[in-house]
Amino acid sequence: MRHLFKLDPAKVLPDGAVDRLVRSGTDGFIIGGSDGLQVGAVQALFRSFATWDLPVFMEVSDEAMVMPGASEYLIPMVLNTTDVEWLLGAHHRIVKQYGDFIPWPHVLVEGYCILNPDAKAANLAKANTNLTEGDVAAYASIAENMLQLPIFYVEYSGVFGDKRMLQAARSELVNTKLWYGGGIRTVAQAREMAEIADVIIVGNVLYEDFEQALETASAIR
Ligand code: 1GP
Repeated sequence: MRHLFKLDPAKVLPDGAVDRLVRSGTDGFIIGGSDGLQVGAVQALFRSFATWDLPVFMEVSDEAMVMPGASEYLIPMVLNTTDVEWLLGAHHRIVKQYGDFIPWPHVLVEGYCILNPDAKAANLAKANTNLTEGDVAAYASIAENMLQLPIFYVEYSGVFGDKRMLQAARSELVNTKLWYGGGIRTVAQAREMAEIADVIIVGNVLYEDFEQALETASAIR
């Protein structure tokens, strides 16, 4: 897996988009968003992609995202948060309430390292984004060696990130996959980050320049 589109249930895709996206060369879709999540919109989006052969990952940041039938559920754990709520608080509540219904074999935990201080997610999750390469490397090492997480997610949502930070994470990871997302708008940017990361995630540009977004998928095959 090399490329995923991140779909926001609060935003509208152009007409005919689903068909073109599933044929774009992407490896799958993440349904996720940080605010304005409505169960109906999440369901509708999920249904329009679930009938195809590609995996649909539900990123569970809110109860509205608990949707039966997803290929995998992604649970974010914000490693550089300053508030335990985003590390384990919400997780504890959800497992306590819904634990018996959680399909554990289909759950992947993402160790997030949020690096764009202006991103909604950074504010919401009270992330400490003032990090050096050494700091990022240490979080990646924690993900790999202490928590043995399947995914370390370098998140710059909204801006194109600093490659040195991604490289710092890369140097620590063996079994944990490196995912990168943030500000990818062009084929060149997609290729640049895909050289370092295992998987790149393309989000906002889908809603701003759909044709460019499509090209990022075929570009890294
Ligand atoms: C968001 O990392 C993704 O979690 C993608 O970021 O929306 O900036 O492409 P963009």
